[in-house]
Amino acid sequence: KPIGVFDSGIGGLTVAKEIMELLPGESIVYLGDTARVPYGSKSPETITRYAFEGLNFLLSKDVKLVVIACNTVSATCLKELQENSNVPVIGVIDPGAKAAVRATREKKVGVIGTERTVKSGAYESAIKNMDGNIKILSKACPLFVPLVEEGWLDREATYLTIAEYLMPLKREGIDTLVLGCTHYPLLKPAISRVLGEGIKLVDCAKETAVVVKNTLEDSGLISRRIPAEGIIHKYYVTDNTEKFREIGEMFLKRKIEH
Ligand code: DGN
Repeated sequence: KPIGVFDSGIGGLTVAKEIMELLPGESIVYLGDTARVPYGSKSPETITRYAFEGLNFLLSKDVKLVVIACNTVSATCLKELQENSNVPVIGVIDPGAKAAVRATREKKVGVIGTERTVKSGAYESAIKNMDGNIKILSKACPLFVPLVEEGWLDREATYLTIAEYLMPLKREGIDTLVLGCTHYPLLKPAISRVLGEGIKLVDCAKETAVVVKNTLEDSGLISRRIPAEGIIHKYYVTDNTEKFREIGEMFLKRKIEH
């Protein structure tokens, strides 16, 4: 059975990419709600309704586990989704929060994401639950998503935008920064260049892939042999397959065939 991956659009492909690299023997069904992206500025009620539609679609494809790759959805309604699914549902917040707690030495962590993710306080509560002494500084960076989707990963405008959003966090003394949005791993080189070497970047996509692997192993659901039909990576979108393919290949760093 495949792993299901849900996102509000293209961004979740960063999570799919990490799963493919860590678990090359697993098939994946991806669903991107490209017709209704962005979720980041919508209300919790709307995001929850859309997320249930996504979850039910993936369950109808007979997946063995669902990854909610979208930070906005994970921050808004992960628990409800978990309670209403007969397969394990994994979000991106807890894996990212755990990695941040491990990484910080000064106990000062920055968290960046969409407006909804930051407003939800989901990373704060997850981090504080693990270590109440950590100080957290959060910042919504809504301009990062369009910059990434435009492919502006190495442009002056991008460096200026990063500096505008993130230099205040650096001045406050953070030593760790959680990239709390699917798109941000693509900005890692640019963010490191602006902030300098001293700040560790937590890539929630990578951390989530590790949790997926552990969960499959612990529950005995990991694929032990290649199925007769081979490994299949299948992509569904709710709108505009052309743009999805074009930008998606940049996120995935491989071809989108199905
Ligand atoms: N996938 C969303 C997230 O990780 O928060 C970003 C895109 C969006 O919905 N704005």
